[in-house]
Amino acid sequence: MSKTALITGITGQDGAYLAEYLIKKGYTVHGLKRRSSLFNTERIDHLYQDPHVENRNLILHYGDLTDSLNLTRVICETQPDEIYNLAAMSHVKVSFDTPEYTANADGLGVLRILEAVRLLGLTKKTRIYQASTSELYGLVQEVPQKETTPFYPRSPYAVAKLYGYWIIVNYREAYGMHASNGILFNHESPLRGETFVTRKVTRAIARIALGMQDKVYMGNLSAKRDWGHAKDYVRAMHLILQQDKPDDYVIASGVTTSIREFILRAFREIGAELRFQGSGINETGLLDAVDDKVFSQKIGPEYLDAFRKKIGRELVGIDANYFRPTEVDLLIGNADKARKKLGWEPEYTLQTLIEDMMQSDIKLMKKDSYLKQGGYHVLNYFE
Ligand code: NAP
Ligand code: G4F
Repeated sequence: MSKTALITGITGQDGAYLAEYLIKKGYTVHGLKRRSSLFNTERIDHLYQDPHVENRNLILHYGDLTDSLNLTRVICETQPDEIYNLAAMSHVKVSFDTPEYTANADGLGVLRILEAVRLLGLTKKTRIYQASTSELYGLVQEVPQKETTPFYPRSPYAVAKLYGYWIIVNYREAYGMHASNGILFNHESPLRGETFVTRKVTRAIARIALGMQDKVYMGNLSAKRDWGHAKDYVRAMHLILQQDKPDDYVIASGVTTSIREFILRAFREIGAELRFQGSGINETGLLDAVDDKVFSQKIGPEYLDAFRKKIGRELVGIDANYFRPTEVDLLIGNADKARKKLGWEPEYTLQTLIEDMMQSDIKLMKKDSYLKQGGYHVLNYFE
């Protein structure tokens, strides 16, 4: 018998990879998507099936985590074996601008799902995965962070997710529900939203190399993150719900890297050597040298002369608007429990993640439409 899963946040990075993964495993996947004035299904268009096709394995429903009636109806109609609650206002910096909405969606949204499952009498049937986050550790109390490390959230986003974490634990203990938290450290991919730091960097480097952009402005380069590949992390979500007993797991690579180092390595991927100088908001990244062979291979010989002219110029600058009122300076996770109990192992390293993202953004930016229009998506100045 094939299983039925409901994924909230199916149009996001993780939702797209998870939907693909579960469909390959034979699941029927239902996804909750928000109504939008523009198409917002780009990440899952390759999985989309026309509603007139019989026995579809991907079915989308309009919905929102702030709408209890809608969530209850969708869960009632789909009777899922597994719910993956991935929907969230997921941008930490934006949560300082929209704290009430973030609390409603990311905090109370979790409660709405738990209550719907309970009220519909599905507590024994439906297993629930909650997308918890390493942001819970915030001002870290222990290095590296593991399941028992005390939380110290540092943003409205993290505080909302803290409520989500504990309400999952509470419903598990109070009603015996199969509800689990995946405490996932940062995970990235070519599908990562363009305003998160890794994607912002790989996208900007591709554009700078192709002569579409002169410079990229960044925030705090000294923060350190534990980055993995989203493909590896959605496998862990599925494994968590296949366990006999619900539990909470840290999913992380165990390696931490500064934003500055990530930028240097991503530039190196196209044969460009950057040099940082200065400090604070006066820090800049200058192009120091170019490996002609690597650049020609990765970008194309026709772009080499123009790129070489940038040697000595500033390609990275700092804009104080990208700093956060309270920062999470260091994240590094210990995923021993997941390794032992779930048998989870990541396949990607930071290096192969960077290669994947750079390759994808170079290809994307080389598309005619991007070159002609100079890229259709203008980054929000404040994100
Ligand atoms: P993402 O790309 O930003 O996707 C978020 C998804 O949630 C999108 O589908 C979005 O819809 C949807 N959404 C937002 N607000 C909603 C609402 N009120 N009602 C219904 N849907 C809503 O995020 P992601 O990187 O895939 O992350 C997935 C989840 O894991 C999130 O909960 C995030 O907080 C958490 N998390 C992520 C990481 C990471 O490093 N990626 C690490 C730890 C935890 P639209 O497409 O319409 O915007
Ligand atoms: O890529 P980020 O925006 O991710 P952040 O804040 O770590 O949050 C992500 O990971 C969390 C898991 O730990 C998730 F829960 C959350 O949903 C999201 O997916 O920023 C990473 C770091 C920060 O320290 C930030 O200050 O990069 C720094 N940074 C420096 N310059 C920048 C920039 N971040 C962004 N977005 N843009 C910049 O220009």
